[in-house]
Amino acid sequence: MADTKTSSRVLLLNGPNLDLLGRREPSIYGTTTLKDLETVCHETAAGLGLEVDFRQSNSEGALVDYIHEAMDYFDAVIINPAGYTHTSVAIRDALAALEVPVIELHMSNVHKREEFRHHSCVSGVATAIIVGAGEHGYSLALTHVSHLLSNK
Ligand code: DHK
Repeated sequence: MADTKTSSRVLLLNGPNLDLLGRREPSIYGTTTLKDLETVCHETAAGLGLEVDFRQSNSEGALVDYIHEAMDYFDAVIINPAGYTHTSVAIRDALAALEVPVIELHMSNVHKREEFRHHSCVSGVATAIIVGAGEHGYSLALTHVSHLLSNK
């Protein structure tokens, strides 16, 4: 009999300035580019039996629209909201509307940095938070999503 099981679908969102990874403050964010990260995420997801849709936007409204897509088309969301972490009620509200797991992800340890980065609008609606693991945080987030989805 044909295997009819489809892979779980993960929406992986990257916020403003993450398109500059590799060139942007490398002492904080490393030298890996967003394209490299996307490749690693696809490889990691494939190994976990997940499908990942990897996106980036510098626009708050675009990120909100992407999150709305998760209501019908995705089984989990991983989001690095970048600068919008600390300011965006709109992104928080969009994530709060979801019934699927939401992983909040930051490459740097925001708690070791400037005071304004210590507050997240998103944490209160996140299922889990991964902070300070650098680029490895992306693989950790996918692994945790796999764990959550296989245990539901
Ligand atoms: C990325 C950013 O662009 C910052 O605005 C956040 C986050 C931290 C990160 O560590 O990935 O404060």
